[in-house]
Amino acid sequence: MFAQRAKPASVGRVGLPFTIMGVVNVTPDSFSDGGTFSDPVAAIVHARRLAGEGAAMIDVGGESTRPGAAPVPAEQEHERVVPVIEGIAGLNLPVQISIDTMKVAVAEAALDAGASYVNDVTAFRHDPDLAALVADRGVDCCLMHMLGEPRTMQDDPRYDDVVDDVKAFLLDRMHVATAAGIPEERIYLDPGIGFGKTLEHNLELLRRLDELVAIGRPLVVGTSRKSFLGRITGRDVTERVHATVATTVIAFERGAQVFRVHDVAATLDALQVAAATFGRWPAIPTRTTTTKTT
Ligand code: HH2
Repeated sequence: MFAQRAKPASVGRVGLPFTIMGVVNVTPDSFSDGGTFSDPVAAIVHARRLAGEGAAMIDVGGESTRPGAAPVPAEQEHERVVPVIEGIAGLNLPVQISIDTMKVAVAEAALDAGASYVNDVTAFRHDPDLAALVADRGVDCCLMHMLGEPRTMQDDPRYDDVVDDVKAFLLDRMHVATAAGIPEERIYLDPGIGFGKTLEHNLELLRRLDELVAIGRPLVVGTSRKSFLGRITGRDVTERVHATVATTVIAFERGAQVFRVHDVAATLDALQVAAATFGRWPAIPTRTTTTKTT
């Protein structure tokens, strides 16, 4: 049996009851920021900016997982992410570097380059050898739920009960990971918002997130700029910051600990206020304001 209470995440700013994972996509076609950081220097500068804004983790990805995205060969993904991870590691920022990949060859090179966290949206189903690599290197990993594969995942996804089904999947993948030798305290879990889910599935998962928190491992939540937020608000991908922040606060209230976002500064403000309100963090100002207000 797995422990019933989540152990604190092994990363994060000291004293904060949450961890912000800033997204750096080194891709031409990501749904959220495709092409913006294809240049390694732009990606490294962006990572430094996200760290300065409060990200304690930087998640570097070289293959888009948006619905219908074309698969990227391992060599090309390697060429995209490795120079960026080396560059970020060379800056000695107070961040943990995560590699967002489903391929063992890419993960291995990323770990060699300075990453210490493997974020696999297939939870070791695409490349079962990835579990052994994570175990061997003694690094952290995130196991995410996805129904099907990126090319087809949004074609009429169905569940008996989305939360029960996702929970059963995550427990099963945790068993696979621990059987491969990964210690339980190295494992983070993620419901995979938007990965083979309708708008209602995503909202149901957010509403009942506490049922996944009860598994006992830190929960990662990635709602950032996703299309279900656009469906509710009618806003384009670049205008979904406020909607993202709303879901982040809801997820935090329900017990999630790690937030994978593109907009770090807004997320930090919201989580600080939420944490102070819920009594999980002292309401001590960290910055002075220039205007006096009530
Ligand atoms: N979402 C995306 C990619 N990786 N990893 C985890 N653990 N959780 C998520 O929700 C998640 C993820 C999709 O977002 P993005 O990276 O912005 O887009 P793309 O996959 O098109 O690059």
